[in-house]
Formats: sequence, structure tokens, C-alpha cells
Amino acid sequence: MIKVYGALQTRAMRTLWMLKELGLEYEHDPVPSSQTRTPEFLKINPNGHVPVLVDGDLKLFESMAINLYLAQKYGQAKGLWPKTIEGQALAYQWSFWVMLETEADLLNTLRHRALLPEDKRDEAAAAKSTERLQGPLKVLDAALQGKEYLAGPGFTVADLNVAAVFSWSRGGKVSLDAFPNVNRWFQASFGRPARKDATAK
Ligand SMILES: N[C@@H](CCC(=O)N[C@@H](CS)C(=O)NCC(=O)O)C(=O)O
Repeated sequence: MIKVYGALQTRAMRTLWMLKELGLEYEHDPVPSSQTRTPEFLKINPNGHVPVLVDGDLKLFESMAINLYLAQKYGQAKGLWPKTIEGQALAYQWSFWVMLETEADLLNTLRHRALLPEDKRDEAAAAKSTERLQGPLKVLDAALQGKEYLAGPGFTVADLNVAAVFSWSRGGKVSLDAFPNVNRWFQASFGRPARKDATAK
């Protein structure tokens, strides 16, 4: 049985959403991010982070790697893994891109506009991150011009991975309004029943 470590409020949400898309049975241990440095958990992931996926003998960390693995292994029939090598290359490209070009700034906006106690928030830092995100948002908007999804004709792991990271734009109050293609694509991706199911309380 597949097992996922990590509470819904963490990056484990990305994996839980993927598992719902795939319709797979799994066991969920909702380890909060405050409990990932215990000696017991460090045996599961020596980095002290969630999510972690266990599938048979495989133990995997890094949310994007986990989702790419799940899509390739279990998502071919459902179209979550692109059919062509070119589509698969785009799935890797967008998964690396969203982590390296956007995640730190999205997290910064989320922390300074929602997560931190009010007296620890720094609006100037959030505004700087919001400004830096305009470049990647322009890139994403252009990539979605005349296309419904990022790596194939339908919704794939590329869309899931990028939309899951961009879900922080809501708490971080980063408006997508100036980017109509991103806005339309985000509504379609984030509005999927499997995402709603994964995050239902
Ligand atoms: N790049 C990793 C980051 C994982 C990560 O930082 N997870 C956070 C929760 S969202 C965590 O475990 N924080 C607890 C800690 O670092 O002590 C991934 O995408 O899986």
C-alpha cells in the first residue's frame, strides 16, 4: 500500500492531490512540518521534510519528483503522464521551473501576508516578491497562449505541479488578473474535483 507522510497544509497537498487524480488507495500519516526533525522521522527522510512517499521498497522525497513518479507509474491511462517524449520533457521543464523560478517568492508572499503572526510580517518583502513574480507570470501566460494546458492536449502532471505551487498565490495575495491565460488555466486546474477532494476537510 502506498503511504504518504505530511499534513495537508504542507507541500504534501501536492502529492495528495495527485493520488486523488489517480484514484489510488493510500495510507496517510499527516506529520505536521513541526514534527519532521524527530529521530524517528529523520529515519524516514534525513532531510527532515515532508512530503515523503513510500511505494513498496521505494522511499521518495521531493514533491515534484514524487508526482512525476506517480504520474509515470500510474497515470498513463488517465493522461496524467504525457504520451510523447516531448510532452514528458515539458512536464520536467515546468516542474523544475515552478520550483526554481517561483516557489521561494510565492512562499515569501504567503508567509508575510498570511502565515506569520501579524507583528512578524514584512509587507515590503512580500511586495518585492510579488514584483519578482511578474516575470515568471509573463512567461507562463505566454506559454499558455492558445493552449489549454502546459504539456499536452489535456491536464497532466505538469499542470498539477505548477498549479499546486501557484495555489500559494491566493494566500499570498498575488493577483493573476493581469495574466488572463494563467488565470483561466489556474481556475480550470485548481478547480478540478480531485483537488477539491484532496483538500476537503
Ligand atoms: N523541496 C521540498 C521541500 C519540502 C519542505 O520544505 N517541506 C516543508 C513542509 S511544506 C517541511 O517539511 N518543513 C519542515 C522542516 O523543514 O523542518 C519538496 O518540494 O518536497
